[in-house]
Amino acid sequence: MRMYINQAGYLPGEKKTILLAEAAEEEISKLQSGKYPPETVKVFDRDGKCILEKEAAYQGYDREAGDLVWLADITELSDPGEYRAEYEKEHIACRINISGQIYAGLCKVLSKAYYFQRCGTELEAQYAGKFKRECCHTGKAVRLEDYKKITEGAGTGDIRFYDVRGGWHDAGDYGRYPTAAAAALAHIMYAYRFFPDAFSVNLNIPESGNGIPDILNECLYELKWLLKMQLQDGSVCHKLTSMRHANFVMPARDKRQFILFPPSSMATADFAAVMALASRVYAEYDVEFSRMALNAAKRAWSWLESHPEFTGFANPEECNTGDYADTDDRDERLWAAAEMYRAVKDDIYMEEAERIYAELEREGTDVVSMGWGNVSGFAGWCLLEQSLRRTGSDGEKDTGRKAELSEKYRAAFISEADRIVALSRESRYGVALDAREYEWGSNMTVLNRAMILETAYLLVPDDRYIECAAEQMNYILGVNAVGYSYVTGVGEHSFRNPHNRVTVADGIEETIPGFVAGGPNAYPVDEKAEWLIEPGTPPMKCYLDIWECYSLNEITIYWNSPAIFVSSFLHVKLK
Ligand code: 9MR
Ligand code: ZN
Repeated sequence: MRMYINQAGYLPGEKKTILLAEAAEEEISKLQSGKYPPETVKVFDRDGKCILEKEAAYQGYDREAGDLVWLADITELSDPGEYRAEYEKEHIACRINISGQIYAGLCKVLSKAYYFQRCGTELEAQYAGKFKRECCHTGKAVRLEDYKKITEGAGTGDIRFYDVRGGWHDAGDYGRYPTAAAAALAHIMYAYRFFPDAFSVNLNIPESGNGIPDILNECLYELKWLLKMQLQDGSVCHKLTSMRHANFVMPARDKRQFILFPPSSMATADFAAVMALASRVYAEYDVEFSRMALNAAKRAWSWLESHPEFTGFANPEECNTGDYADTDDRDERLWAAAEMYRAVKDDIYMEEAERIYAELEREGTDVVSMGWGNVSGFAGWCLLEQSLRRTGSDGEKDTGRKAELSEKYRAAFISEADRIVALSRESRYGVALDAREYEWGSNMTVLNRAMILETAYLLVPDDRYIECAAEQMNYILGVNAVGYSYVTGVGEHSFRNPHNRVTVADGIEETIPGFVAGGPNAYPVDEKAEWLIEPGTPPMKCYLDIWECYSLNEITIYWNSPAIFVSSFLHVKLK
């Protein structure tokens, strides 16, 4: 038998369960009733006194996990403190933590992780502690066509070099990719807009104390870099990486030539959207930046207008860094149109948003996604912002055409949330994934679904939504078939070996805390996972805490960001 709980802990008043699991090929009805008998779990306080004894009722067989599952409800345990749960029959135990600050603490460590992704700056001991490191990637970049000239030995005489310093490393690699950046920034900036109370903490970063909330200081570090990805004509480069990934060395030792790859309409539209959003978010903190962001957004929008055709991106053959492949730019254009409408308040943007939305709706394309590939849900957040914000409004009323599209979004979020609740009920682990969705970055899908549930809850405060969102977080933090907390440094049994060049190369035993793993992937593409995961392994168990497993165990800026959104919501709403 194995025993699982949310290893970060629980808020005093929330629903709490202990899950017992036993692997089985299938459900074999040993008993006439077709049911397995209940099991017993006990809870002890710090003095070793048994304060609770509960029955864990058999729930059924979970096919995705390959487990028989029992659940014990321990919700009545609500006094803050540390406890120990035990399944005496097999002497297994785990720690239970109850505190009002669980999600505030989680949100903080997830936010600080971005500081550890900073590129182009030294991480000083006073902010980074033992994870201090030298400055990296200060070299200038060249455009792809010039890189080819250089490698062909043509000299550097007439070549233009670009300052591209700054931003966050995307993931376990040192590349920086605008479409990935835009999604991460949107999750975080909207989390701040909707739940500002969750972000009053000091993150101990160089900008702390400058009068701007630290989470916005951190985003500004990325936004200022992102501005550098825009070319003269307004378009935005699809990515900034070397031709091949760096070796597993500290970033300061990576001296490969960085290349500005050609622009794409996805990157340009995401850029327009996120800069228009930033112009609103920073208006009260940094007027000059806010103005710059809006101008940049307008220039990107003009390029999009004069380039209505899809401008895709494909890696040159010799390149092995990420491509963030995308075959449809309408969701990005939709998001850009919505944000431009909010920032500039001109109906032409709304007309464009309505036109694209109608097209997607007609085709039955998902309109509420909030990942790097499909960003259309961000347009929904943008248009529904007044209804979604916790306090007050920014003075603008939902009227006219905007109200119509907002209504459609409202309905779309709610119907998707209902589908997610139903999906999660099919799982004995309560996770809202179907069998095929255990793929690269499956934890992102789980967290993105939690964001949709939370969005629906803000629109219609139905307890099913908030409970289901919390269940998704329980899954991420330990209630899953491998028993890991998928956040480094959080919980008794958190994963420790992310596919992250810094963690592998830094020679420090401890793992940098606050990073979310990609998670189980039943279709791994890295060699190590292919060797080690037996065909037929239940998808929820297709996970290994091994650094070479990049298709299971990498970290990225857009896997942390939905976790920030979800935990800041839970902190503010679930108390
Ligand atoms: O997160 C991305 C995943 O959804 C894709 O399946 C995968 C292959 O295209 O790429 C992932 O993104 C990686 C990116 O290309 C480069 N930086 C690391 C990212 C996380 O693994
Ligand atoms: Zn760097």
